[in-house]
Amino acid sequence: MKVFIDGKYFDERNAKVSVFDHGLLYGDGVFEGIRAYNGRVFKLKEHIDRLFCSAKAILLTLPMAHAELMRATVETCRRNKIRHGYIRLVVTRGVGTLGLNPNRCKSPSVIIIADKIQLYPKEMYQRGMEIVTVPTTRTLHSALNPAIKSLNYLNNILAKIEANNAGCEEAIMLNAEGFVAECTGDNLFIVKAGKLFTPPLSAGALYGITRGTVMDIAREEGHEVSEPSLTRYDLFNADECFLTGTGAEIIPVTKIDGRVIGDGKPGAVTRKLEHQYHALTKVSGEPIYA
Ligand code: PXG
Repeated sequence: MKVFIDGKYFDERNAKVSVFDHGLLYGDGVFEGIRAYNGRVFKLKEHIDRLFCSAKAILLTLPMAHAELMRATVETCRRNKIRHGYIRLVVTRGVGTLGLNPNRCKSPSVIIIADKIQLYPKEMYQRGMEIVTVPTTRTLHSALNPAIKSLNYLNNILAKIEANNAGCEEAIMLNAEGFVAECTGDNLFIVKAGKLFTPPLSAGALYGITRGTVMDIAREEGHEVSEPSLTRYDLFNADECFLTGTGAEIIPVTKIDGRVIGDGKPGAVTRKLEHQYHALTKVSGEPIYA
């Protein structure tokens, strides 16, 4: 595997960063996770847009322009002969000194890894997954805004550990007010009487690219989509529930905190959206091998 670091390509074993990089020392940086399907990078522009937004929010000036970063991402896929894969873009504050001061960091580092994807177990897509609400709440947007895809994912990791301790793969994270925010690496949707509902960004959700794509598809299919505040009660009494994410795509949820959702099987609307989403991944995206 060839890893892109600051304009050069390194073999996997030589792809290293300094122990003085503030990405490592403080989680000071931002990242993106992108999928490639059939030799195309799916929603590349949207992911690079979000990377720039995350960087802006933490006052990190990317050392590469938008178009340059798009080209480097595609080139990294090409060099790794990727047709189907997962791309991790990481931007760190760069090498600095011990001490928080980001001004001591000379220049941000850009890393691009193009690899294989790890999904949830296949039977979860077929039968639906069971998830639980965990004690760790999503960070306040006044503290560390969950819209920033930062290298500081401890909030999500703690929630993931709590879900795993409860025997589940995923966690529902509430915000400090007790409203549903999202899962640890996925956004959450419910379906009720043919209408889709997903928490608003202000509830502590990431502006998910898959979330946006699913909202577009659902509207095209004639479903109303809205973003109200949602409580656990709303989830328990939904007809259907599913999660969205670049890695997970669309995964049905059939049990929440011991409550069976709908008839306990992945719902018809979820299945239709999954079908349409997969169809879209097959025909769109930035070509790797032009
Ligand atoms: N919420 C959070 C907190 C995320 O990190 C999503 C929702 C879904 O967003 P997209 O744009 O992918 O539809 C994410 C992003 C991984 C991994 O390695 C995946 C994500 C984050 C971190 C790691 O699987 N998903």
